[in-house]
Order: sequence, then C-alpha cells, then structure tokens
Amino acid sequence: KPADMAADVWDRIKDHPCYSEEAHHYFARMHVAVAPACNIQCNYCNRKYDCANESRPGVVSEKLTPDQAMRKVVTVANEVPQLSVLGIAGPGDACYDWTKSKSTFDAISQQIPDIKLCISTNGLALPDRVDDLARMNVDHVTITINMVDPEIGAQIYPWIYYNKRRYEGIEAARILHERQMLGLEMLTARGILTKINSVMIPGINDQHLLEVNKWVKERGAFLHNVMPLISDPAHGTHFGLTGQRGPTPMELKELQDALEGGAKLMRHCRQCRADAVGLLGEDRGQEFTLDQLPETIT
Ligand code: CLF
Ligand code: SF4
Repeated sequence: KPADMAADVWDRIKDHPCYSEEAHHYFARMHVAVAPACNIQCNYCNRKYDCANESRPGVVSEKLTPDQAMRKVVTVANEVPQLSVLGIAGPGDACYDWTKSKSTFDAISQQIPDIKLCISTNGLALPDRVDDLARMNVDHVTITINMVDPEIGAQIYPWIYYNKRRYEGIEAARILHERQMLGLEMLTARGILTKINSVMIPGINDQHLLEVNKWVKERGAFLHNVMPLISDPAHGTHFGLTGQRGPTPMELKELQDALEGGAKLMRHCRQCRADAVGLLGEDRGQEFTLDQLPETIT
C-alpha cells in the first residue's frame, strides 16, 4: 500500500486493474456493451468504443440485453478466475439509457455479489444517476472530461441532447461542463471513487488539460487519465475527416509529466473496447460472444 493512502481506500482499489497500477498485473475486468445510445456527440467518436471513449480499429461490439449481459458475466466469472470488476462503458453512454444499465447491475450483483461494479460516462446524465449508483454500491465511476472552458468544449462537442432538446455550440458545452462538475461533486460527497478520463487533442485541449487537472483535483477526483486522441479517417470520426491528428507518444508523455503533482495520474490505460474481457491489454472478448454462451444460468 502506498504510504500516503488511507487503508480503506486501498481496500477499495487493490483489486481494480484501472484504479491500481499494481492490480492490473493480477486482476481482470470485463465490459458488457448494454448501453447503445448516446446523448451527446463528440468529434472523436464513432460509437464503437467505450471507457476511453475512443475510436480504434476492430469490430463493432455486440450489443447485449441485461439478461444476455448477466449470462455473459457468469460465464466469464467461471472461466476467468482473475475477474474482479464488471464495467459498463458503452458503446454509447452508460448513464443515458438508465433502465438498461441499472437492470444489468442489479441482475449481476444478485448472481455475483462480490464483483465490483464500475461505470463510465460523459457526465451529462450523471447527476440524475448518483443516488442509484450509491444505492447499488457502484464504487468506481469514470467521467470523460475534456474541457472546463465551454469555448474549447464547442470545438470538441457539436451538440448535446438534454431535457428533451438539442443544444449546440458554446451553450451545449456549458451545460455539459456544469453537469460534469456537479456529477463529480455529488460522487465525491458520497465517497464514491472517481476517475477522470481526458482525451488529449493537440492544438485544441492539450495545454488546457492542466486546467482540467486542477478543477477535478479540487473536486476530489481520485485519478486523472490522459489518453491520446486516436483519429483515423478510416473510422469516419469527425476529427478523422478534418485531419485532426493525435499526439505523438512523446507529446503525451510531456503532458503527463507536466501534470505530475496535481490530481494523481493513471498511466497504464489500454483504451479498452466496450466489450473487453480479461487483463488490461489482453482482450478475450471473442471467446465469449453470444453464440458461445449457455442459454440459461443454473
Ligand atoms: Fe472498465 Fe473503465 Fe471501469 Fe476500467 S476500463 S469501465 S475504469 S473497468 Fe481502464 Fe480500459 Fe483505460 Fe478504461 S484500461 S479504457 S481506464
Ligand atoms: Fe461517443 Fe462516448 Fe462521446 Fe457519446 S460520449 S459521442 S459514445 S465518445
């Protein structure tokens, strides 16, 4: 246990592969892709990926119903002894279509009471879900926060859908920003551990992420994970089409080094798919596709 960490916090992260660098060598996570829809548009999204909210090569995740997700988790739990965390991280937003995420968590925690529940969101719907998350003992929440300045936000998010209407431009980014900060503060007030994912977009928010780091640290974020934009025109992302490039490994490392001393950094993220299974960096998802799952769980 790190010397500066409280014993109860260590207890809650020591078998979570994303929250503890040490744990990622020994413990596995799995994602169930039960969240198909999203309430915002990010210029880097192609709706195929997840916690990292990224676009990467590969096949589209198989979308699951809560019942299929439950069968998948029980099957994986029987075959992957290192499994400790179940996450909902896409391919859309896990807090938007709440019925699906909530019934998935309920069903799974009934079958496997000791599995840790984890969720990843863009934050827009988050404040409305915090009480449910606390009640379901979800102890790990990731919010993707790419800006704290709506002027910068407007270059990343063309629109959001909120309170039954569509907002665009700076107004949209301001609402998203306010909801993200509110959600983070509410989680911190309830003692839920939070991780902030930020996508580093050169020329748009790279230097600004120093500011983001300060804001989230002040609001109690447990970890800050800065990830490179992966923008490949072949995947049809907006940034791919406009020729926006991602950072070089050197640029990413320079920014991470500049962030040292602020909110604690995560440096071992592997930008997982919405249906990833296994240790970080290992993806056994293809071993557990729907056609390979048992019809019923006994
Ligand atoms: Fe999944 Fe995300 Fe939970 Fe981890 S992934 S919902 S916090 S269990 Fe982890 Fe993957 Fe990086 Fe995410 S390595 S993309 S940080
Ligand atoms: Fe895509 Fe995630 Fe952004 Fe929604 S929040 S548009 S799913 S990257």
